[in-house]
Amino acid sequence: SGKLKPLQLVWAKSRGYPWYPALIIDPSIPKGFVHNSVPLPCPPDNVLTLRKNQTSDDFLVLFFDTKRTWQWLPSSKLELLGIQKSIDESKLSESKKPTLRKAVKKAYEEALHYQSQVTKK
Ligand code: OCS
Repeated sequence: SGKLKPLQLVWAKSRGYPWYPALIIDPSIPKGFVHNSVPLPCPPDNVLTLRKNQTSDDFLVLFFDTKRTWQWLPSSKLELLGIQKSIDESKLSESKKPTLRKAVKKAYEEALHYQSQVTKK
């Protein structure tokens, strides 16, 4: 699944949901850490505590959904976003429900916007 590393945008597959835009976050970043003048989202303590019960090498992701959901997911549930057009297009059209498809599209745009803020010099 390519190079998965902190601040990489990904498509993430959460159980019961379509593939959805998310951001890989380094769980050890200090609170209030700023990257290229953009404050990085900091995982709440309960999300970090949750991790302690798991043994696999999961990644911490922050979904670009309206609730900004945090989740731990294995690399098998993650794919790079914004790298390969065919992957993005298939994920964008995965859901048959128009409402859900629109939500995925909106999240995708927010993800790309976030990235443009973080990477601009
Ligand atoms: N809200 C979902 C994630 S998403 C969850 O709780 O896992 O809707 O962004 O796929």
